[in-house]
Amino acid sequence: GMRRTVKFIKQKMKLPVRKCYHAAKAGFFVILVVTILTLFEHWRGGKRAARAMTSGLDSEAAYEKAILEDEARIIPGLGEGGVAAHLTGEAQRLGEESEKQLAINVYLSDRIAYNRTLQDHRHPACKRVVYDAELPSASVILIFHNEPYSVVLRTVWSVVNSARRDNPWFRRANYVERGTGRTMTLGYPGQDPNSPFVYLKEIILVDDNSTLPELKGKLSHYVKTRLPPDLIRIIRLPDRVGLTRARLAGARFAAGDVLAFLDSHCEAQQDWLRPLLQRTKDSPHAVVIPIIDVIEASNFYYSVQDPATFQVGGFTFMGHFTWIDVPEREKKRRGSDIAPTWSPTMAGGLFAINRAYYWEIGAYDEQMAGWGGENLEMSFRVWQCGGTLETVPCSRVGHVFRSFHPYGLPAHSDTHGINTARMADVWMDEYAELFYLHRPDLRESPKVGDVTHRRVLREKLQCKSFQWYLDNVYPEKFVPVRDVFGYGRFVNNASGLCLDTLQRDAEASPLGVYGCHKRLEATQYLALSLRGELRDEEKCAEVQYTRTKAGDVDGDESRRVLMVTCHGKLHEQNWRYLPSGQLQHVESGLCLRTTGVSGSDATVARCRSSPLQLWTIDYSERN
Ligand code: UD2
Ligand code: MN
Repeated sequence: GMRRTVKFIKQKMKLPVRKCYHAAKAGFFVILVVTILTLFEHWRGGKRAARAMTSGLDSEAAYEKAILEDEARIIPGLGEGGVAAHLTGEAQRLGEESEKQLAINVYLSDRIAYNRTLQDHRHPACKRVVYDAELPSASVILIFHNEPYSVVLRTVWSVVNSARRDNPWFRRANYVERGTGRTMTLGYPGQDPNSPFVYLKEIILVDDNSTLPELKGKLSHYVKTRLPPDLIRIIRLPDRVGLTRARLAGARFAAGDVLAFLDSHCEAQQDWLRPLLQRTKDSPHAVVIPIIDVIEASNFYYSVQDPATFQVGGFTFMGHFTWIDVPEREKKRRGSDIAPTWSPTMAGGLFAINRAYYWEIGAYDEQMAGWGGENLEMSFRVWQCGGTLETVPCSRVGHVFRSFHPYGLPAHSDTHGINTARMADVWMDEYAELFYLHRPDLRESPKVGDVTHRRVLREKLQCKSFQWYLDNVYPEKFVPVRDVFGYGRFVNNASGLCLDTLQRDAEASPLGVYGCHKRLEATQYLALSLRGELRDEEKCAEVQYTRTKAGDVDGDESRRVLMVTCHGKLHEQNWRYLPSGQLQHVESGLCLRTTGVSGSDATVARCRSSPLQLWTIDYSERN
């Protein structure tokens, strides 16, 4: 063998035979050493694997121990029924500390039973609703990044418990089949008849690459040992992808007929799922939302005022979700307090949708990172492309609203702004301008990225215009370029200064004047509405004054003008633009004026012919 090898090498390398011989010898030696080393590594590897196995057992035992310790901390009865929970002394202080850091009183949460019950806050009429015996099945998808462990588990438990077959409200709903007289049990087609769950196919936990250790092995161990088998899956994402893509990952994995999304700090009320499933069955293009109740971050109080009143979703052109009262026209259309109620937008975190329809209607814009924007994107898309967004009042889920994001977002990312710009570019047509007025820096910015594929989707689905949406879905929305007599900057004739909200965001902060911006900018973008309000998008100028006994406006003193949320009833929010160029407050008869000092508050005073009381509006029927 050796000789043949030498010959071969010699031929190939054209070297003298002796050198070749040495080369070959060296070669064999190297191979020998490598072989020995490999065998040694293999042996060591085996040892390591064996060690890993025992330490795996060790860590399971450690998780078990830790969980037992957690369970020992729980104070029986604390927060039961959804009442406010309180601790005292040092515990109270630690709780407040944790809330400062995490926006939720996590210290307290750790001491409230993970499966606490909630008082039934549903409208009484909900208990008399008869649902179909066979409903679509649901995949409940919970996404999280570094959410508090006990809060996540409480969310999971509430979903599990609300879908148990042995719940009294399900038992009542079993029915006797007409004709055969057989007693039928509830369930979805193809479900194992012995399954303890009705309609709940699975719960999918999507871990958006959390870094908190307790959300890893310990959470998995808890799920494996404490929660029903084969019901809960955990998807671990290898990278932090943000909430939009985390939900997409969960949706790709889901097998239920309906996808139901929740944030990971929720508590579902009893029987929350059936009303949603029934509605998606009756109307497959309905995207349905439970009433979102407030769970207080400081004491876990599940607060409900009046089960018959709830709000639906609105928006601002800045791209923020807002809550609005159910419009009168909608109260009439829906017929009853518990009937599905059209909502112009949704908050985004809690909703259910037919799974096939979710994909058909374009799922999500997967280029949205971090937090924000996906909720309005989906809202506008659903309405413009032929679906509906509906709040289903018999379904209620509590959500812990936090005052800040406890988790870090990618640095300098401004994902809300960028995502909203993507949304505006695809869905808002010319009204996108009203968003860019607030964010001129994002206009045509490369940060926003390419939206062609979403425009193609809009084309393919033959979706309607944003104008159609405003006119038909949300006619109450104040549109600064539509429902106005004049809009733009209000320039004072004497000083050349402009009316300006001075970036004072608080309720009832005074309106002021400031040097006019060359370009229209949000703080100087005011309107005189057709109904007679002097306003920006949400707030109306209002004058507080008193009358003398004689009915006169009290004194000649100048008064400040405050920006207060528009109530639509005019009264102290009513203004008219006189032919002279004066802006007169109708109730008091006083006129808007400035002292001509930049940054000072605007005031009202007796109307007199002074250029300090004369205003020119950028765009008005008079110009
Ligand atoms: C609201 C929505 C939220 C989402 C957001 C806009 C409700 C009640 N909440 O804000 O669902 O639509 O508006 O984007 O409607 N998360 C991740 N990865 C991240 C960041 C967050 O998985 O990078 C998770 C987070 O753990 C939580 C969920 O996404 O479970 C929503 O986040 P949030 O609770 O901070 O959002 P919220 O309620 O302020
Ligand atoms: Mn949330």
